Amino acid sequence: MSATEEKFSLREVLVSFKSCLVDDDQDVLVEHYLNGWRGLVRFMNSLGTIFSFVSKDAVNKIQIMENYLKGESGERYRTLQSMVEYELSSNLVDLTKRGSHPDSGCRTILRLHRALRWLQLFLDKLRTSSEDSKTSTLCAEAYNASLANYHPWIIRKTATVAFLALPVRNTFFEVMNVGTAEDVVDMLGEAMPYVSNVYDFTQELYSQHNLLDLP
Ligand code: 1Q0
Repeated sequence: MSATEEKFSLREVLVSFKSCLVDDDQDVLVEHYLNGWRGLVRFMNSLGTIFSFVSKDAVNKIQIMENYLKGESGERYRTLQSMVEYELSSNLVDLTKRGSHPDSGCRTILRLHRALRWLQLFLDKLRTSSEDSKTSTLCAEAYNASLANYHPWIIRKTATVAFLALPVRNTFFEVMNVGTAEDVVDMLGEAMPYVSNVYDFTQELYSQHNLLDLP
């Protein structure tokens, strides 16, 4: 690990979600949103290869979005609002079943958005739990209350087994590179609202356009 990588802390990743919101919190910059995700994936990778099936999927979705940003309609993908308007008005979204647009930006962001809910719940549980709480239980509870509702049985099963390999709460806190357990709790309290604001904005945008159940 290089010196710069060692200094990398979860605080910076979470705070990076702050820079997603623009226009008085009325829009989200896709590039910054993806940056937040790239950081989260790095943390997940540092927990070991057991989660590579998860990070592969996240990386794949980040890549799909990057390709849109680099493509000839890249400007239309600059923010979530412009992406939704563009894809819907150009009929680029499979609305009821997967068809000719299986990897639309709208459905790809929706998958990440649902995962952000899991992150919110999980980090909040970590923040408010006691020192001897089991991270695997906290993680499973967060998962069951969010992402699990969208996953088929086989993924739910695999995820539940992988959670058992999660390190104890203190090791988790060390990997975050923030400081003492107390520092972590403070940092999460301070930084999580940025993630929540991004989540809430996206949820509202998708709900207005009836996009919350995209196949
Ligand atoms: C820290 C432990 C990580 C546990 C992650 C929990 C989520 C489990 C999810 C299992 C996903 C399985 C892979 C495939 C799923 C896809 O089928 C599904 C739907 O997509 P599609 O195209 O088939 O319709 N994909 C998803 O639901 C997206 C899943 C993305 C999950 C990304 C999770 C990123 C997590 C970041 C972890 C940050 C850790 C922060 C704390 C670290 C502190 C040291």
